[in-house]
Amino acid sequence: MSLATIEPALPAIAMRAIERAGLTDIAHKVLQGERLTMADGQRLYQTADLAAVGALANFVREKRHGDLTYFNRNQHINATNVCEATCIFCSFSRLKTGDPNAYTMTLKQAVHRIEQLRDSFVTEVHIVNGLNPDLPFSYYTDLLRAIKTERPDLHIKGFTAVEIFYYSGKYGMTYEEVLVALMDAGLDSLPGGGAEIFHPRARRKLCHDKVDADGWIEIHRVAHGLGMRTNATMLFGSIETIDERLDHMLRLRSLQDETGGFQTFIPLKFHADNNALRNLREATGFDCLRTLAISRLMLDNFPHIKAYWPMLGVDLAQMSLSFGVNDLDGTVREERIYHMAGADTPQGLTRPQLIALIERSGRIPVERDTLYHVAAEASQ
Ligand code: V47
Repeated sequence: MSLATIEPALPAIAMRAIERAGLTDIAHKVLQGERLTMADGQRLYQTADLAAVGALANFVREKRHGDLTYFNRNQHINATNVCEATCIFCSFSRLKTGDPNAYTMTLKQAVHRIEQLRDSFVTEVHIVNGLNPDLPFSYYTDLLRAIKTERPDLHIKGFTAVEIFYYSGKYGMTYEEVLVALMDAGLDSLPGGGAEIFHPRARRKLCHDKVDADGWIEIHRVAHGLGMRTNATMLFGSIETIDERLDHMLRLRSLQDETGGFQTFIPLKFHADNNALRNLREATGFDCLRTLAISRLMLDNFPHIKAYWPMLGVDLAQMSLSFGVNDLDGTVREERIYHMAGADTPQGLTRPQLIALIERSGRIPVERDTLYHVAAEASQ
């Protein structure tokens, strides 16, 4: 059966590309809202026809969101880069307090970052820290309370599942106890970091001494059970295989079926400077776009797919808006993790710059808060 007989919404030129790429059966599933399998994902990765995969992802994106493209205004705080874990892809961490370039902010220094935001309409602070053996648990709860005292209106998205797992072991608390204590102190949602690649083969090589896949998933399950929304990431383009990327997506899809608590999936392109994998070639633009598009197709139960522009590059992030992506993250003030790994993107984009990027790709910018409520009419 030709696609034209069932679905008028794809342009004829896209239908021809899909047929030529041998993806007609997958396209039927996508157009009818049927779930894709691991084997479908493998075939989407095997084809060289990026336009065909992109057209399918764009169909799903437009069906869910039309042209709406979200962004927010946010500030990053990495309160300490001292970290016991030895992830081989990381350029940000330092093993011990006192090592060259190791730092731990005082409460006053961290809160100063927030005080500086007074006039800048930021709606979210994104906190990610190293696994610092020298700090008491009260450091984190005091930090959250101090931020909320200064700016009760700010949404605090902070602490990856890796940190929650570490605190649970170090301070002798269950995942739930850690999360409830952080929520009582002001934590609003969890970011998606620390997921890396779930498959044990790759995970052993990349980050053998932090939470494993089951632990990461369980912590997000508990967070969802407590009513928190969370995100999920995937670090791609290092030593993982295509099947391991797909396995990662399927594990997330399965938890989302169970809880519905994920908001956004964020594929993070690996950057190779200043870390043990510096000899690897970084993912190509082709690989980035197909990975974003395939995530949109495989993760049929995730509302949003985010292109995190600091790691993807501004140009590619803009192009990805036609490959399934409907969110560009934010103004991202003071990002450190990628910039220490060699990302050459700017240290932040202004609101007008983000709006222009979105409008020039033919989409409609929508400023959101962390939970995807529309924060403001977005025009320049
Ligand atoms: O988990 C570390 C990644 C993540 C490198 O939830 C690297 O909205 C590339 O999770 N090259 C932390 N990536 C950042 C993160 C995040 C970012 C933006 C939005 C959200 C969200 C979450 O950064 C880590 C790791 O996967 N990372 N080193 C590197 N060399």
